[in-house]
Amino acid sequence: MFDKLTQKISDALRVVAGKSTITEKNIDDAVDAIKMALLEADVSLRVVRRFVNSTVEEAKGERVRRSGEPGQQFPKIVHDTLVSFLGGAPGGGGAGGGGPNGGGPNGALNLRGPDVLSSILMLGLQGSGKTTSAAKLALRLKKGGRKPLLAACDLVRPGAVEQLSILGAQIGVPVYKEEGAADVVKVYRGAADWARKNLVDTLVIDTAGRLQIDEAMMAELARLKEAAKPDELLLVADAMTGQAAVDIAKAFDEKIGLTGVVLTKFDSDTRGGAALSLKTVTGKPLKFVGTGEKPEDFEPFHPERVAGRILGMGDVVSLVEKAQEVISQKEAQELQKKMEKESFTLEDWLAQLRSVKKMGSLKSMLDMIPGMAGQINEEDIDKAELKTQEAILSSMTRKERANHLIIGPSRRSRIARGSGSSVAEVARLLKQFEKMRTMMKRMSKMGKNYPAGARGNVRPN
Ligand SMILES: Nc1nc2c(ncn2[C@@H]2O[C@H](COP(=O)(O)OP(=O)(O)OP(=O)(O)O)[C@@H](O)[C@H]2O)c(=O)[nH]1
Ligand SMILES: [Mg+2]
Repeated sequence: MFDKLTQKISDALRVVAGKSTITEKNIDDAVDAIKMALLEADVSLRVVRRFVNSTVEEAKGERVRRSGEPGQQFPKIVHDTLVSFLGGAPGGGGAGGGGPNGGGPNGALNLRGPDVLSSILMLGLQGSGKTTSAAKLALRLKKGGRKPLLAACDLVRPGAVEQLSILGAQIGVPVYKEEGAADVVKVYRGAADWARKNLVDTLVIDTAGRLQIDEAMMAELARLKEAAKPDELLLVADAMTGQAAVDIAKAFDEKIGLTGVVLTKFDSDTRGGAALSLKTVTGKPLKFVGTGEKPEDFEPFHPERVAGRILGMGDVVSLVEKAQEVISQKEAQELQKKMEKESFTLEDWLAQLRSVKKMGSLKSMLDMIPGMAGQINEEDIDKAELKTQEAILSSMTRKERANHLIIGPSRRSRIARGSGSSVAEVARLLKQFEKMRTMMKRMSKMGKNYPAGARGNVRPN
């Protein structure tokens, strides 16, 4: 989502980086470029001004000039200021003081011990992603060893209760609902009763969204808050709405009171402004981000990592963590060996396709690789194509996948029939596979010429 912003800022930094002497004008020019980039990214003017002031102040200060390597110090200053604006390090440019969550890990929830029922209220405008995020959060809590229950308190939108039920079944978390209910507080009480009887420790409450912030909505939320006394009041905001997300957060905080924000659709191609302004303007920590439609596409918000991503440094840490959930280290090494030995087969390709699917959005993965950020757009990745490929590969026999050379015309038409595709599509896949093998051969040869650590950083020009 930060593609454009990343490009602009790294261009600006490149001018300064590496210079051993740095003039005030150098700094001013770089800061101007960064200022433009931030404004274009829909960061509010107020926040940009604050950002610029603290960066310049620091960069022109004694400490930097004396350090001997001002060119290298400057990117670090920009990085650190970004982190603090994103709600990371305590102190610095952030507004409103840190609060209890100021310097702590984002994504930490203030819940009570497992023997007392905790509750989390999800709120936000229509379509912001409340129901999806409620399920994502419940799944995360479950994985963390808690016993969540989803409470269906959206009684406004037809189908809302059903949607939550389906999600609950999908992630194996119970959903409390009442047929034909009209009062959210009554449903909440029912859910809390059920929770206590069934040893549930955390209640995640889905609520109704409206198109605009309106009185009825706020009144309903206020009653729910009064009854549930939630430990967390999480605003779910759509990153694609940019500055509007910040205004919405302000309004909800004033009327209901928030403990944090979940920014959804972080995988979309939006300008990064909302994330940068949210903490500064509202003082509320950004706790989680939604990075796709699937229940696993949900991550704690890491200010340092996102700052790194904005600066084009690549979010290596989260990439590794994410990949480890799916591919084990051993599998990765085997794959590397296969690439080197040219023994990569169609069977391996199929396995790869499946793990990509498990990992969630391919783009969100690619964005975390240094040098890859912004290189590939969502449109470049054809999901239908991935599906067709998987179907074709699944229709082959194991023997065929182990040795693609035996796939002659009659096998091709059988595979086409079996996968609901055409012979031409099967032929295209085989051709693509051969190309892939050639490329892998070349890449693994190239890789050997670089020191191991530098491999990921080769940036095509
Ligand atoms: N790409 C992407 N899509 C998301 C994300 N979060 C939610 N969505 C999609 O956004 C749409 C709306 O999500 P919901 O969870 O139904 O939103 P809601 O706030 O509950 O909507 P209402 O109940 O109508 O107010 C769905 O199609 C979701 O799949 C995300 O992080 N990334
Ligand atoms: Mg909903």
